[in-house]
Order: sequence, then C-alpha cells, then structure tokens
Amino acid sequence: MKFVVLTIFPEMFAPFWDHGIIRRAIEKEKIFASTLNIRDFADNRHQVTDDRTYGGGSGMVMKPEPLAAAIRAAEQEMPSAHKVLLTPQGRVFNQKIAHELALYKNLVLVCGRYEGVDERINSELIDDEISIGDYVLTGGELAAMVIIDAVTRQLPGTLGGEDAAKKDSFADGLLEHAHYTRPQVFEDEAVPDILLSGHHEEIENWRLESALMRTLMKRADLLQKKDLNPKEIEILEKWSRRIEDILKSYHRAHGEHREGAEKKS
Ligand code: 4GS
Repeated sequence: MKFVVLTIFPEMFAPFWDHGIIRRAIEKEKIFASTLNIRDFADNRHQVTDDRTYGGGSGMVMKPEPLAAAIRAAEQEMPSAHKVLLTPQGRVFNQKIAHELALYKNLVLVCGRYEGVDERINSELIDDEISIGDYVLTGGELAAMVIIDAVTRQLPGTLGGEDAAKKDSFADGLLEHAHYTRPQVFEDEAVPDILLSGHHEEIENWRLESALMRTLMKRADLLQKKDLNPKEIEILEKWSRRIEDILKSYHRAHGEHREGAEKKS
C-alpha cells in the first residue's frame, strides 16, 4: 500500500516513518510512504500557501491553487488513488473505516493548516473527508499519522503474529481482555490462576468474559450496538441471572415482596 501525504510540514513525518511497526512495514515494503510539500506547488515567489479570509476575521485560509496543484501532482503519480482530506467536517474515523481504507492500493492524505482549506478544494479534488475526532487540531498532520498508523497495522505481515490484527480490541466490537505478564505477583496482586493453567479453551473463555466485562463497565455503548454471538449471550445471561439472584435475596431479607423498582406508597 502506498501513502502520499500533502503537507506544508513534511519534516513532521520523518520521525513517524522511522519508528516501530511503521518503520518495519516500510523496510519490509508492506507500505510505501512519502510526502509532497504543498509549498513547492505555490508558484508565487515567496511560496505562500495561506491568505486572508474573505468576509473578514482574523484567521487565515489555505489557498486553493497550491493545494490543487499538489493534489493533481499526486494523482498524476497514482491515478487510482483515494484522496482523503483530514477535517473535523469528515466522517469520524474508527476501526471499520481503517479496514475500509486498508483495501485501497494508494491513499493521498491532504493536511490542512490555519482555519482550514478554501471550500472549492472539497467537491472537485477530494474523494473522502475524515475526522479523527470532535476536537480542533492545529493541522491535519497528526490526523494523517493516526490514519496511516491504524491502516498499516491492518495490512497482512505488519504485526508480530500472523493474524494479530484480527484479535484486536474492536475487531469483534469488544474492548480487549485484561493482559498480564511477569512477575507473577506485582505489589501483592497475582495473575489470575487460569492464565497459568495451560488450559487453552478455559483461557479463551476467561478472555471472552474479561473482554465482555470490560466493555460492559467502560463502554456499554459498544455492547448495545454489537451483534452478539451465542457464547456472548450465554455469558451475559449468566451474569444477569446472578444479579437477579442477588437482588432477590436482598429484597427477601428486607421484607419487600413486590417485583421491580416500583415503590410502595
Ligand atoms: C482534524 C480533525 C482537525 C482543523 C486542521 C482546523 C487545521 C484542523 N483533522 N480530524 N484547521 N479533528 N483539523 O482538527 O482531522
């Protein structure tokens, strides 16, 4: 997969290309990564890429001509590329979109600066608008890195294990199960026995329960919209019965005989 980033700050990407999984993916030619400096496509002598906003106000806007020229240059190089503008106006990035983008052969990522890019860049030259979240950055560069990072680790052969990305949090709509490594006891807290038992099937069950519990406690919204499988339903029903039992004996002990949360009055 090939990524071309259009930016006025290409130097920001050097350390990103140079570390960890991204670096290894480049070395193994799983991805090809490059930047185009938008400034190089400004034909004015001082290579200005921003200008004052029509209608007044303090902010500057990214000029359309250099940006359009840069996008066309990237397109010339890879006619099939999917062209993405990073902007808070875009659809909000998630694991599903990471999967979707991983299917493209070539991605062009356009990074805005200042208040944003001239509106006339959107319709003609951009295929897709993506936001990495509902907050305002000083530029699209970090957003581009987030996307490249999440997409790269979806590509076969970029992570340690064969299908490591398939075991991810979110791959099946749940948060990750709890993880432990040595030492076996840390500050009086021991690793759960089951993980030391060597019983592969029981460990898998424990991990599923852990993932379900963490998702219920921390991100119930994910569970609400998830397409639950029979095993997951069985676990949730087991917990539900347990909670009902606890409440039943509580109500029994406190002399309440009516069902539910209705109050006697
Ligand atoms: C985002 C975002 C962003 C918007 C860039 C103001 C400079 C800035 N880009 N997801 N102009 N959130 N971009 O805040 O992608």
